[in-house]
Amino acid sequence: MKKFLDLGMQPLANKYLTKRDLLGKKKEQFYHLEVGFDKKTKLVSILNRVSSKKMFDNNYPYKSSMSKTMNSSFKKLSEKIIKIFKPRLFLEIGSNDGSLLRNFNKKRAIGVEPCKNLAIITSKKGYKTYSEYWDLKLAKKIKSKYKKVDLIYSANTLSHIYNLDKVFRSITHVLSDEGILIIEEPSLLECLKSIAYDQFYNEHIYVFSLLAIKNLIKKYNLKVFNIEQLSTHGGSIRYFIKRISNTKIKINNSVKRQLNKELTFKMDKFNTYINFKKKVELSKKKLVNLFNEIKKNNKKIIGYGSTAKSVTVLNYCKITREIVDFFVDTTPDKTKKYMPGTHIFIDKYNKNLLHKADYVFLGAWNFKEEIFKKEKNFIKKGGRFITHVPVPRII
Ligand code: DWN
Repeated sequence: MKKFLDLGMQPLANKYLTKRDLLGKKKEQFYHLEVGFDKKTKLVSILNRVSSKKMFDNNYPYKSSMSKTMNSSFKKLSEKIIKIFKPRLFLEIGSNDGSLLRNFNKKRAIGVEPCKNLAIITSKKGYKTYSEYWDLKLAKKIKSKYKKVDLIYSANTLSHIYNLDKVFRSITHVLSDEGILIIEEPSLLECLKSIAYDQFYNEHIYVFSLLAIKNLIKKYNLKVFNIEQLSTHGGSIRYFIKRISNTKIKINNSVKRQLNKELTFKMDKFNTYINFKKKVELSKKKLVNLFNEIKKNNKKIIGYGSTAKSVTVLNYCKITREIVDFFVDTTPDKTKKYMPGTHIFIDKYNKNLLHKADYVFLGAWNFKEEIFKKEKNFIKKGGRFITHVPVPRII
């Protein structure tokens, strides 16, 4: 891995602090967030790893069901999977709080979710959920109980697992010969295009391109046969994968198209990443200037959506409590707590809180449409949003 980006010292993204934590003696943990590119595999990865156990414990706060956008994306996907692939058994790796699984028949869908607090929610909905890390031991356990799985799906999870060899070996152990693997992840191309450097934080060990996925899976005799572009999470790609031995499925043109796009953008060249780094540094300068200008005029700024992504932005740009008064968020396990590193307070979302501010920094910029729809009154009354993607500006 050759380093191209340094995002400074960062706290663990999803470790929101209580008042007690702030007053206590235990020091908040920071790590150096650096990002690198591997010329051979084309993989982009953070360079300093935090152990999975530290990141994904039994109090993991993020719930994918917190946004209408994700719920509707999962609903549409489940309908498509049932119609096209008709799986006898569907397995989701990283099932979070069951926001996708709940669209499937309880007898035909199982989940894997290491964070117990989330696995419990899904189990209570009636879906068998293994609260374990995805590995060969678990794949063997599942195989001995269900024989074979014909559809494995994983969204925003593989990028969180360091040992991808373990991941794919375990998948191929349990996937039927004609089985399908679907992976959904933020697109590196979109990340580079929109200078979304906040896709990098301790949990996002990788941000994938098709170039890298292709290289990764060929060792396991797997092949991408279709690509779908999604608008979720700032631009994601859904990779449809089959075994090479399954010749019944033809390769869709979308694969070649995506590959061409990535090569045209020179994503196989280190220099592209150096250019990205320069743009990130400029983005930081512009955002800091924008915040300073607003504060000079004694205006009030709050944050909307205390995302893992915004932890990277706030800490990299050194945006303090003097600049952003507080955040609002709908996630119960985040509210009445403090943002990692900057210790900005997170209040429980309520429409009226927005009216206390002149400007609202979009931490959850990836849900801009959903949020703008919800906050049309605030906008009508002259309230303004600030975003850093693709360039820092007021909207
Ligand atoms: O990969 C990951 C992605 C999928 O989710 C994880 N490592 C962690 C997490 O990252 P994130 O925190 O950057 O994700 P989101 O989905 O951008 O977070 C949105 C946040 O905004 C949530 O805390 C919920 C909140 N929200 C809100 O308060 N009101 C969201 C919407 C749409 C709203 O209307």
